[in-house]
Amino acid sequence: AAREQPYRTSYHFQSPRNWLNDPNGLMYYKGVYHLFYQYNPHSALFSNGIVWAHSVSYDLVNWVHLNHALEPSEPFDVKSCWSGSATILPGSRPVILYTGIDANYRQVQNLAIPKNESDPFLQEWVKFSQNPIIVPPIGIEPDNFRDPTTAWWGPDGKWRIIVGSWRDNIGMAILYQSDDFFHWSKSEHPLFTLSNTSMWECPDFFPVSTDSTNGMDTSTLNPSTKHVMKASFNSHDYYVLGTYNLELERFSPDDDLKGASPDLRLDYGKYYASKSFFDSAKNRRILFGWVNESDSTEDDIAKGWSGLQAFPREIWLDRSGKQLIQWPVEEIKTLRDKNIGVKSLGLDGGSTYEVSNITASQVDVEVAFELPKLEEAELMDPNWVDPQILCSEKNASVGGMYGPFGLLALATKDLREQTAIFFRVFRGHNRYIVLMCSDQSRSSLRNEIDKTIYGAFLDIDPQVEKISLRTLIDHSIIESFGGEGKVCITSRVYPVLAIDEAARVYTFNYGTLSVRIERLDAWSMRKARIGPGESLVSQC
Ligand code: DQQ
Repeated sequence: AAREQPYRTSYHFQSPRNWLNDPNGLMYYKGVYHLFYQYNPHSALFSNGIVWAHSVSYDLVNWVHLNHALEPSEPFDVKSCWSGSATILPGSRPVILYTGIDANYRQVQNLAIPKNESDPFLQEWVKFSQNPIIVPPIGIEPDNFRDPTTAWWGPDGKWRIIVGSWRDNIGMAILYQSDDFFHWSKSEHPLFTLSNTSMWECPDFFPVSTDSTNGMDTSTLNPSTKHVMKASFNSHDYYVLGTYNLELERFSPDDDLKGASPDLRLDYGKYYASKSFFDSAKNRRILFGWVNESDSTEDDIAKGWSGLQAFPREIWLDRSGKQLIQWPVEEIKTLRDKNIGVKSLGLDGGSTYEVSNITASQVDVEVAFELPKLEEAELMDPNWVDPQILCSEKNASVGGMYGPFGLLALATKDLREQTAIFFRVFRGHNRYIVLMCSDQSRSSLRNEIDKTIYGAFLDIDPQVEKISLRTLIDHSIIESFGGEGKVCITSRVYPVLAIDEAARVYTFNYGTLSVRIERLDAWSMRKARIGPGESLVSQC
């Protein structure tokens, strides 16, 4: 029988019901991963009264829901407990900084500490009696001041955080410093600003290693680090790489930021309010992000829930030093069940090939393509500067020379429903240009949902590298990683027919030139155990 809730996920984190948004306060503490998140206990929609829901995990895959960690209760957060971060102070003492919406709808920054530090689940939190610890500074509207980051510590003995803000069309990361974590003073100038953006939400600021893929504690600052300044604005998560000068209290971007917004995004699809943390157990930095629905408010009410967390990604600096790489954390492999492997398969122009005998609505697919006659790729038009527009104009049904080729996810046998994740390769002036697209336009027979086509240029040289794609398909979410994690595109889809057992997955090539699948591996995915503690015990 068809499931009543075909869009609920099997291995992507979601709450049992109601509205969920930003991940908050991520940390690894005494052997346990903590995920807090923005949650509305009363409805499937966003409203006043947002709390910090709390779930814990030993492996970032299976999660137990605990009681809410922070709920509106005091004048300094009575309207909502909005986003914030955790910092683990020396001596293994976790602290949360979060934004409270106070009785006058001002955004103020508050502090909370665990009631019992010896409880690895950190189930109870105590709000500091002298909250708020930071109020909106003069010149900043009180509703444009939120989302404190994880703090970092300098050799001068001071703690630092940034808080997202906006003024006169300029987005900014306002810097605060403290000796004791309770008293904070604003620095003379913001750590970084960017013109022509909307309000900077959920900033994140962290070091990445220039000579290894290991993650670093947020306070690490040495000659082999670069810094990442990330912020959520204009509906996307953007980041800039640069140098952090602690003495001058400046972050200087590596590249000239020509346009209004930088072109590097953590994800080119639906993905927002992400936040990273350092996992000291495995020396890596991990990123969580919120993936909103693409259907309507009425649908959210009917489903009784809204919002997912993207699968946690490990994040590090690419060898080029010019961008970040993201990859699903290795623990995902514990969910892999039956494998289907294909080696060296030619895909002629106009062909599809079904990856059969797997649970296509719940699958992890990796595929790498070879292009034997690159020089025959069609010419790149220098006017094609916007990859998203290019993907929309040349959607999956528009044939080219090299491409579109890739995967058809959550597809029906007649392909009336399908989400195409695909590539096109063009010949540029002195290099090849690879375009990666995620085309939702035919993802559902229903019309009244957001079917925006997403796209990005993938910075690889197809003369020396295979064009690879990894796609995590999970009922209503499709997370794709191109070029071994150089470009991520996440989308939400709501097929009417291609659900559960009726869903299929194909590789396809609608270009004129043949491509070759060097290898393809697909794994049926088991369901992760995500639920309240009692329900998990009874499942065992
Ligand atoms: N969501 C929170 C805010 C944040 C926004 C409220 C970003 O703190 O700026 O739920 O999605």
